[in-house]
Amino acid sequence: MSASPSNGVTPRHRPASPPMGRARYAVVLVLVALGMLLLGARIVTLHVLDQPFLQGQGNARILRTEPLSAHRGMITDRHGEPLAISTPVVTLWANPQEIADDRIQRLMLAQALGMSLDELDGRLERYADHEFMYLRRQLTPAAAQRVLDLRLAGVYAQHEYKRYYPAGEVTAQLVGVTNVDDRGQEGLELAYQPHLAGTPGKRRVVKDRRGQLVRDLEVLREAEPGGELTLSIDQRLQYVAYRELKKAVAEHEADGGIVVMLDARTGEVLAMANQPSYNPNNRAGLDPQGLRNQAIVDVFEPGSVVKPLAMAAILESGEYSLDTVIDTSPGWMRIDQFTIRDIRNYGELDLAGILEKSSNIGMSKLVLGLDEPRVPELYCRLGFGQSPETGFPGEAVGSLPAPVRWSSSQWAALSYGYGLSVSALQLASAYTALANDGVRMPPSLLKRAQPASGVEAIEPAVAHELLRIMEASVQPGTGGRRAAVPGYRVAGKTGTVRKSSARGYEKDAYRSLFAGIAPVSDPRIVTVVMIDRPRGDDYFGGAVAAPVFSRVAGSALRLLDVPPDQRERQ
Ligand code: 59J
Repeated sequence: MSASPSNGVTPRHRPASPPMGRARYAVVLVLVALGMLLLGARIVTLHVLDQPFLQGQGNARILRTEPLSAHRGMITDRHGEPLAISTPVVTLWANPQEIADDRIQRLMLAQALGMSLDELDGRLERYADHEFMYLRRQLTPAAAQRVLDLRLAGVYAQHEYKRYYPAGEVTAQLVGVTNVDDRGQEGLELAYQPHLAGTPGKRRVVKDRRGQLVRDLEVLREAEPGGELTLSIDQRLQYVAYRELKKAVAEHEADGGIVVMLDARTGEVLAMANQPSYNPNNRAGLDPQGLRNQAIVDVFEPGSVVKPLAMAAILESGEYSLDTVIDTSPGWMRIDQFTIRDIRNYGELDLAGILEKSSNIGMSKLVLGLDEPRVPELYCRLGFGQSPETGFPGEAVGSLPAPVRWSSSQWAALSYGYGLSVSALQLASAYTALANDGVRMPPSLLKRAQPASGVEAIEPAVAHELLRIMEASVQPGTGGRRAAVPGYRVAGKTGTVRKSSARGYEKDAYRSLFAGIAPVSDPRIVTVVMIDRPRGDDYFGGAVAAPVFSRVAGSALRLLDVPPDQRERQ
């Protein structure tokens, strides 16, 4: 109860306010009313109009969306053997602000991470101003769990996938590699990045004010796993090719080498080995040269291994037959201002003899007797100077001079393999025309779902004739004899090519080559072997590359269950 006047009498009236006081009262009243109005308006804007924004701001401090890693698709060989697999790993990171400054705790953490206390302290110091630093990337889930079991404040886990390459250095340049963020960097990992990668998902999580994960709320979008990739490679043949190549490169102290094996009927790449190589599972201290898939991205002058192809063009002209005899004596000849030579004076040779002795003069005389540029035209149909279109990053096109106003010497040089450049893959693909009734099969690095359509490049009858005379080049007593495969008929050609540099052809640097087809009665594989700069006493293709062909082709034919087409010799 408010106090009332003790006399119980209510004053009848207040003393009248002076006129000025009344005006002031009105002003105050208006101001108060205005203030209340403003407050009301603010309440309305905060609670009604700005509500979603403010609520969002508040939630952002506890509700976050985080990426969900997508599983990268597996890469396998043609039979499903894994060549690249993604395994779950855990990356541990820390918020240095939250890591306790406690020696015992830090020692436990360092030990669980497999680092010294000094190292851990040093890194925490360096990142002292940050709220994020990696502790260890890509641990196995078990190893990461040992750290997380310590339940230390400020230590967090992030779930990812890591690429593992079971075949290691054997398929390294073809398969390629991803980087630590799981993106393709080289080879098919790079070429098929969008297909393999998939799409990361999103999840909503609740975190407390310090960023600690409180709980998983919901998956907003599931991660979409990447697609698989099935290569044309047969891992068994790949291993043999790699092993034999590595052995030969070491034995001849060579700079490197290549083996490419194609399925003669489909053009699929069954094996593609490179030296030098590298271990894609451990990229520390690797030689960048090892990254190159030389079989696809590097070109070289093919030299004599293209002679059978040039010979096909020569036979197609109809100007010569297999009985034609060419006098190659005295072992050298002048064309324009150039002297070309054979390694010896072979005298009179028929066409098979020209291939078997690898006579540059024989080839030149034959091709100079033609009135059309048949050799370069055939090279063009065989894919030289054109992209093989495998989709491999950095795929080489090579060079083939356009047939305009040529000199006779250039014309002649092309017929024995100089003045053009090809990749080992292009060379092998061209040879499929000889193996496949004249139809060249374009190469494929992926297993074909349906048969490819080839390009008719050589008359079938001419292709058959060539297969026969190339078989003569690997018989006992020939330069190619070491390419022979017990039990199987083989056709092929050796090559020994002087390497060229800016200063011209080098005196003592060679490439040793062999290109071959087997079995002759029903060809299944085409194989090209190239050994780069052998340093031993042997450097001829017949001595260095042919034995590699023999071992690789022999193993492949047996692994592919190809029936032998020749009785064993004694
Ligand atoms: C050769 C060349 C270089 C380029 C010559 C190899 C030419 C030529 C200019 C001398 C070694 C050597 C355009 S030889 O591959 O003829 O494989 O078993 O490099 O001829 O004109 O001391 N191959 N090789 N020629 N150039 N220019 C033979 C032949 C070939 C053999 C042996 C011995 C050459 C039988 C190479 C083999 O078929």
